[in-house]
Amino acid sequence: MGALGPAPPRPRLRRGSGAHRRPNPQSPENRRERRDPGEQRDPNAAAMAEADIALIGLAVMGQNLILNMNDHGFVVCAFNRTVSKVDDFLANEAKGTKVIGAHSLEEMVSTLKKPRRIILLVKAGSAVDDFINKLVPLLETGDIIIDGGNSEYRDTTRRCKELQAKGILFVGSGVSGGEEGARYGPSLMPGGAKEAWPHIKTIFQSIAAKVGSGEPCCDWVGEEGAGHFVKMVHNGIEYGDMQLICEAYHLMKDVLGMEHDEMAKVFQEWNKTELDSFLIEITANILKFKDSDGKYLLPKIRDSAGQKGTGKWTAISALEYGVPVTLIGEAVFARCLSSLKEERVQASQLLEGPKMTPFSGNKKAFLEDIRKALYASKIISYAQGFMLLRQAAKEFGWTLNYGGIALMWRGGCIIRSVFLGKIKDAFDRNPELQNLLLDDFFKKAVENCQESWRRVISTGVQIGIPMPCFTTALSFYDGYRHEILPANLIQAQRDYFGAHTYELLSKPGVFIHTNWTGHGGNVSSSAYNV
Ligand code: NBP
Repeated sequence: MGALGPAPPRPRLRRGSGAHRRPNPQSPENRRERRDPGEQRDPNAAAMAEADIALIGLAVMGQNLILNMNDHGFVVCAFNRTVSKVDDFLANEAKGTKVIGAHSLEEMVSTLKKPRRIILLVKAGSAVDDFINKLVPLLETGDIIIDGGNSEYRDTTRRCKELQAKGILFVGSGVSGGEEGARYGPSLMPGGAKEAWPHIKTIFQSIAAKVGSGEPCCDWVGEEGAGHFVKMVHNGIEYGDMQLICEAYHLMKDVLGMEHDEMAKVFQEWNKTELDSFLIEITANILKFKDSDGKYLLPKIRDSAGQKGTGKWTAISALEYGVPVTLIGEAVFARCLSSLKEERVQASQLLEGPKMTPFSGNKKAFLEDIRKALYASKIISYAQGFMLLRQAAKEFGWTLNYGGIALMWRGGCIIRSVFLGKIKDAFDRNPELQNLLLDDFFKKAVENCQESWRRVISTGVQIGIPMPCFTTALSFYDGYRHEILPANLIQAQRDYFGAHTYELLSKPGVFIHTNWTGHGGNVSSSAYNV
């Protein structure tokens, strides 16, 4: 990376609309500045300054990421399709900072040090291709374009290849943590042209969230679309985590008949255990939140969940690559079922369930059972997520750093949790770990939760509470630990009706056909094997 430019005064957090204004616990006050903090910059000379990096896309993510980079001493040049937003940004959120603006792509490119580094934070899809096409003629060999939007990983792979042929280094980076993360420390998951990494590493790791003794939640993920693939799986896991918490809430509310304040306290307590995580923390806050009329807000919210599609992408990839990522799939379907609100209202008046008898067991013990069911199911979900990553690496020939990925998710993003540190430890112990469930720590953790998990599921099923993720997690666990599954019968059925052949346990790899009825032929099918 070229030498950084002259030092501006230490930036102060801006007062303006849109970008976050929370005092930053991580930066810049508590961090080493990259520049000489004493050196002053003439604000009028800003436009002439060489920028370390440019960012295109001044919506919520782009603005906050620019201010984050600014806090860490980098000179950022801002650009946006609607150019008036550049001036608005400079006059408001970025006022008094060393951010510079450009009114054309040519002007933006001319402000950049070489190799030029340009981040796109625009709507995923054609907007990214449009900007790439406009930028390429303005760039030189070795310049770097980074797409920080929620792009589909196959688009990223395509762009990597197209730009490689033109000498441009393309990076597709997952960015997680939303508005607040972008402003104060996101989780960053860059992948693509690895030659770009030494040129962007300092900026990326400076602005990323930090955990432990300052370890950045950002590292190189892998080749081509690996960064966006990892971000996609992150989002799928987020769907799973959220649904698991909802199932625990449902059991507390409808089996144990708990009030909102009481449930909030339980989640607060759980946040001091292995479940310590952002989503558990906000759940406690949501449960105790009261509306302006003094009543709890949560029960007033329509129970129809929205989705933007990244959970669905994860489930589709799981099906495409044949990996049983059942929990994320169920979490997506649970949202789909919830959105059939009118239909469910009608069905609720027609379809009978079991008689709801008041819970007569030990409430405290059952709450601990629910906690353990949630923890065990969560372990299964992450094990499945890492299975999908492993399979994708195999499909695409990527070399993924699994421990590094766990660390990237450890802070800054929505699924951040203490638990991810344990996953990092497991991959540190054995980088070739086949499955998280085979790691000693997680094996013991699931075994320790097992009785509770089964008790919760059988109680919930008896009472008629839907628990798609708790149950699918347990089915996966039971399936994965079975040496023999009834798939022998599936093979026999397939051969019976379609002559699809089967293997004998004693002769794996040798496919044979049986004439089951005596009147079928002896010709086997090779047409399909699904
Ligand atoms: P949006 O996803 O709302 O995108 C707004 C930006 O895209 C504006 O700069 C807009 O320019 C530009 N844009 C659009 Br819309 N259509 C365009 C086109 N056809 N050509 C060129 N530019 C176009 O902003 P965001 O919520 O800040 O998200 C930015 C990216 O980061 C997205 O890919 C998003 O999925 C991803 N992301 C978002 C979050 C989040 O929490 N919001 C989290 C993680 C990742 P204009 O001003 O001229 O309309």
